[in-house]
Amino acid sequence: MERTFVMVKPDGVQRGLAGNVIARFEAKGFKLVGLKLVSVSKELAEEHYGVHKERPFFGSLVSFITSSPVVAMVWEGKNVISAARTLIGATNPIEAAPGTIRGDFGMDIGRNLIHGSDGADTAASEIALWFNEDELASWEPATTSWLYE
Ligand code: DAT
Ligand code: MG
Repeated sequence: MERTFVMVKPDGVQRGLAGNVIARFEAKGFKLVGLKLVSVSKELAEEHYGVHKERPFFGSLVSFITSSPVVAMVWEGKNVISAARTLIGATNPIEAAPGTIRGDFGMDIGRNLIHGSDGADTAASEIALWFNEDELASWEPATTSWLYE
């Protein structure tokens, strides 16, 4: 089973969409193992988006993500890293497919509601960046045998 880091960005929290995002991951069958509301520091934002440091939008990305709280989560399940990206949709919400979170709720690339790790290495480093080990729950959902053959 994989784990991935998912974050409802400030626009998603401000628009009251955090519950809808959580509901979609739950309904799909993924297991929630970490969840918290975070007022993001500039240091954490710059570390999280470090790969984009040289991009022209880096400054606005950091100021956006620090502008209002985010909901940080860790989800677990089969192929959850790529499956979460599929649920999330394309980076630009206006091009994202209907049925995806960005496709259903977003308009602008700078207000695309949600982040999901893009691979195994980033998932591991982002989970470690955002969560302490003791913030991640070890539990067995009662539904497991009804979700997995
Ligand atoms: P994703 O969030 O789909 O993984 P990414 O990692 O390429 O996309 O970029 C991180 C975030 O940076 C993205 O969610 C929104 C912002 N961003 C990306 N490309 C952008 C652009 N061309 N203009 C403005 N913001 C952009
Ligand atoms: Mg990315």
